[in-house]
Parts: sequence; structure tokens; C-alpha cells
Amino acid sequence: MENGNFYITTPIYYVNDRPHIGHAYTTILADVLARYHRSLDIPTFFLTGTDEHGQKVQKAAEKNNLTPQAHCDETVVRFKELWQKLEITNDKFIRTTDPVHKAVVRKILQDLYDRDLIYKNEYKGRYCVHCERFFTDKDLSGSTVCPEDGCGRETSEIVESNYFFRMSQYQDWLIDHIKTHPEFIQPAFRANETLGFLRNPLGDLCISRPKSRLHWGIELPFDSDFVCYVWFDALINYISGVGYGTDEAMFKKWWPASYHLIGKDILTTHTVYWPTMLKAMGVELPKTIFAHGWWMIGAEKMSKSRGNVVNPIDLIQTYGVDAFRYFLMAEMSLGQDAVFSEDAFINRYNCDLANDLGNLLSRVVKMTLRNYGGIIPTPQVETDNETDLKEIIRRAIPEMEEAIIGMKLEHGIAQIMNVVRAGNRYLEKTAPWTLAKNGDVGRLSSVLYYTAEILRNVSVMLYPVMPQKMVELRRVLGIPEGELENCRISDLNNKQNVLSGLQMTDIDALFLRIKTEEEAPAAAKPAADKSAKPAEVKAEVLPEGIITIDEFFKTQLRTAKVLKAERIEGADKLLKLQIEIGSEVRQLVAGVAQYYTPEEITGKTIVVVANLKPAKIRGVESQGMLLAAKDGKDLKLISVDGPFVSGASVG
Ligand code: ME8
Repeated sequence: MENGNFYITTPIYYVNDRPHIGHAYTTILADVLARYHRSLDIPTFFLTGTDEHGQKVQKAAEKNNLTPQAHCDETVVRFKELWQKLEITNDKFIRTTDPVHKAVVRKILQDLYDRDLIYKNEYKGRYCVHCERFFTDKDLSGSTVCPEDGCGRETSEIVESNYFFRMSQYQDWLIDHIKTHPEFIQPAFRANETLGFLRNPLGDLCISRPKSRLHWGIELPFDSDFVCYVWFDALINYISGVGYGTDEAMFKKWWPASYHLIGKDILTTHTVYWPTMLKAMGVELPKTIFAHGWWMIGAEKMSKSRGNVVNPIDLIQTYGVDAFRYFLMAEMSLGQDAVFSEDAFINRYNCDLANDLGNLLSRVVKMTLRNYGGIIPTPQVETDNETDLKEIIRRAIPEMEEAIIGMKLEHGIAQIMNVVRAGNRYLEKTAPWTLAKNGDVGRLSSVLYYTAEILRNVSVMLYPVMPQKMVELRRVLGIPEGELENCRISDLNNKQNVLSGLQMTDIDALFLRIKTEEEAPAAAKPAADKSAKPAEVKAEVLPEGIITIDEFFKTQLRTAKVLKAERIEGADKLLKLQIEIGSEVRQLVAGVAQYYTPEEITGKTIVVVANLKPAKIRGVESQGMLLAAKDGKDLKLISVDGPFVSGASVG
């Protein structure tokens, strides 16, 4: 954000494919990041679009008896409609068949040709039609099948004249740029992959296709017998989409891009072809190319060619748009692969959304309706409980900002869910139902007010992830219509006591709990969205003692930092610990006093079960359990290998 602005892009997807969860993921991720930046008052531009030239489109159009353009016009709708359903807020949708884009590509080609950075030569090599890539003998290492990850199709030998971009001359410069700009390729291990690729001599890049073989592309301005290679054309969308060559003021405003979000499958094109192309054009490089991992089905990448894709529309219809967005964002650790399963989806939905968030809202609404006719009271008597709670909320805001800027979105979301859980514990602890029974309106007013205040803060912080549901939640809190979508994180700290006097409305459930077959074996489980069909969840019979991965993940393991430890009088095996889990501070009682002194354990980063029902141990409340390995008389705490944040998920 050198110019103070935030410009984010997704890959432009092949218009031929039907969008699946993988495409939806990158686009939702870009949308969530764009929305967060807007909510921090940072001028933001978000570009997505479709890649429409090349052999695959030409072939598909021929098969359907359509011109390639008519075929693209028909298929692009799949993406546009899905993005609309998913509430994607892109500022522009670029198609590589847009006349403006085509003109920019031709201008760039002509300029590079005029400066002898593009030349003609005869080419002999093997070609993969599917990937539209040439491969040298070295790339193929003796084989004839396409080496692209997940492809493996037979390549064919080709001899033809073509135009080449002098990419090889930028090899040393590129290596140096990557080494001196650690933020350029993220996560860092992906930079190492590109550097590994650059250990071999970099060849020049074939940037043309003879029309005799492929006519569906942008014609080279200096030779009408050829069209431009689809990747050379496609990458240019990132600059043509923000005014390069047509609107200098716009280009200056948004370029260099803050993030090109991509999947790890297209790392080389983005971290080798694209920077060298920009260098040749004399254009600054994007600040960061961020390659996320893959959604997998079992051990395989989800992809159309493997025939294992999950259609986002089915999930949206069954569980709703926001639950789908939430799951994708919360489940994948940015940069790593993640396995998709409907069981994991339901599990997360039930734990986080129906139980934690939904229950907190239902409880406060019911209590406020019963005791105040739904009008949120003004807090009267405050205690340490409120001070602690306010502190939890206050700390969550910068932590969320940090998570966004550090591209640790799932961590930021986990922190917000910790705030929600702290809200539920606050209700348990302060027991407003007892306060109401005893007529303690001084305390009751505060408890209901601050629970609503947690929900208001959560609604702002989760709005970028679940825009529809957070608006619904805000409507229930009585926030005026005009302010329902006014969810600016930058305003959160400034707005205090805004809820008193607002009229809450009743709600059945913000997220209806989904019953799994284990809970209701004979009955079909109700769908989250009343109008939608229930999803299939099949109970699997497992050998005794074996659990599924989803059962394992019901246990929420988190890193925690021990802030303070003390002995418990009369219990020589127990220590009372104050631990920090992300933004939350909890008390834990642990049977480790014979192995660790309070001084030894303080400061350690340990692993705890974070979703254990609180229990009283020797009259002292314990909100969770730490993990330790025990062998006879020896006990050692389970910890992480080196310094680490608290609140991170373990698993
Ligand atoms: O490569 N998991 O387009 P494409 C996660 N047109 N993300 C996935 C995924 C999966 N299983 N499958 C696909 C192209 N994606 C070119 C791009 S850009 C100048 C040209 C996402 O339709 C991910 O972002 O094959 C991946 O990089 C992209 O879709 C590939 O989309």
C-alpha cells in the first residue's frame, strides 16, 4: 500500500470451467480482504474476471457450434451469477475479450517488439493442449506426459516458427528482487519454490501461436499470422483493468497491486513470467503475490479434470451464503491445503455459528424482551466482570486488524469467536436470570447491555465475512436501518454506549442448528435455510476406538500463554493458572504442581482444550484443560516448538 491504497486481484478464471469451491474460495478471500480494508477506511479496488482466449475455448465453441465470442458470452454468466449470489463486491469484472484490454495487450506487444525484446525463432518441443504450455526436454525429464501439477496428459511434438519474449535476460535481476523483497512472494516457502525453479537457466518465453493452429486470441500487431499466447494476454489484465495505457490517473492511483491472490498451481506464471514482463515494460512490480493452498477432497486436489468438484451452489442452497463464506475463510489456514468435507462444514457451522454466536444472541434477546420489553437498558452498576469484558473487546479490534494485514485471516476469525465465547461465559458467570429473579436491576441492566455490546462489535468485525447475517443480527439489536451496513472497524473504538434505548426484535435462531444423523438417526435433519433441501450426512460404522477426523476436530485445541500461576491452598497437586488464549484470559486448574513450580510454568506457551465445559475443581473454576504427557512419575507439558502466538488452533 505504498500509495496508501489497497488494490487486490484474483486470477482471471478460465471461462470454460464451471466455478467450483476452489474458484469461490479465492474470490471470497479477495472479497473479505477488500471489505476489511474498506471498513478500515482504506481506498480499495478489487478486480476479478475471466480468461477467455486460447485453445480450450476455441475447441469448446466448435463443439457447441458457436463462435468463440458467443461461447464466452454464454459461459461468463456462470461466474457473474455466482459472484452475485456470493455477495462479491468486486469493483470491476474484466474479460480478456474486452476491446480495451485487447488494445492494451497489442500496444505492449508492439512496444516490446520495437525494442527488440520480442523476436522470431523456430521452435521445436512438446506441447500440452490442456495447459497450453510448451515444455523442453529438461522439463519433461525423459517423459512425454505434461509435468504440470495434476495434469499428466500426453504432450505432442511441435515444430513451428514463433515469437519469443527475451525473458532469460532478467533471470539474475529476478532472483535478486525476490531475495531483497521478502514480501514479494508469500508465504515465504513459496518464494523458495520460485528460487528453486530459477536455479536452472531461464529460457525465453514463447508468446505467440500460429493462427493455422489456433486463431482464438489477440492478433499480434506486427504479424497477422499469429495470435498472442494466452498467459501473456491474461497476466496483463492486472494492469489493463486499472487503466494502464488508457487512464494514467487511475493507474497511478491503484498500481502497484497490494496483492495478487492466486492458488499455488499458477505460481510460476505469476512469479516468473509476470515480473519479467513488467520489468521489460518498465512498470513497477506488484507488492505481493500470495499463493494459497488447495481445497482437497481426501488426498486429491479438487479440480474439474479429476471430476471431484463440489458445486458451491449446492452448499449455498442448503446452508446459506454466509455459512459457506464463513466456513471457507475459517477452515483454511492461509497458505496451506485444506480438506473439504460436508461433515467438517456441519461441525464448524454447529459449533461456531449455531452454538456460540447464535445462542449468545438468542439468550440476550430473550432476557431483554422478558425484562425490558426488548429495549436495551442503560448499564447501571458495573463490576470487574464488565471491565474484563470491555478489555477483551478492546483487544480484539487491533488483533483483527493485525490478522488481516498479516494475512492470517483464519486467526482473526478465531479471535472474534473467542470474544463470542467470552460473551457466553460472561452470561454464565453473571447469571442475568438470577439477577432478574432477585430484582437486581442495577446489575441486570449492565449484563444485558454489555452482552448486546459484544454482539454489536462482533457484527462489525464479522461483517466482511458474513454480510447478510451480520446485518440480520444488527437488525435484531435494533440498529437503525440506515446504519445496518455501516460496519466500519475504524469507528468501533469511537462509538460507546450507542445501544441503550434501541428496540430489539425477537428471533428464532440466527443460525438453525443442523442435526446430524448421530443426533437424530431416524429423522431427516432440518436444513439451515428453511427453504432448502436437507444435506445428506451418512453415518459411517467405524471399528471400536477409531474416530473420524471430524470427531477429532470437535476438540478445539489452542495454544495458550501462561500469564500467572499460583498454588491452591490445601491441594498440593494443583496449580491455578491465568492463561491467555488470543484476546481472551481464562482461569485453568491443572494437576501439575508436583512437576512445575508456578515460576517455571509462567510464561510458557502450552496447548489447551478450549471448548471444554467449565468445571469446579476443589471449589475453583477451571475453564479448559491443559495437555501434558505422563509416563509413570514423569510429566511434561505439551508445548509448541519455539515462540508462537496464543489462540492459534492446534491440529
Ligand atoms: O489458472 N483449491 O484459471 P483457472 C483452491 N486462467 N483454489 C483453487 C482450486 C482448488 N482446488 N482450484 C482452482 C487459470 N482454484 C488462469 C489464470 S490469471 C492471469 C490466469 C483457484 O480457472 C485458484 O485461485 O484454472 C487457482 O489459482 C485458480 O482457481 C485457477 O483458475
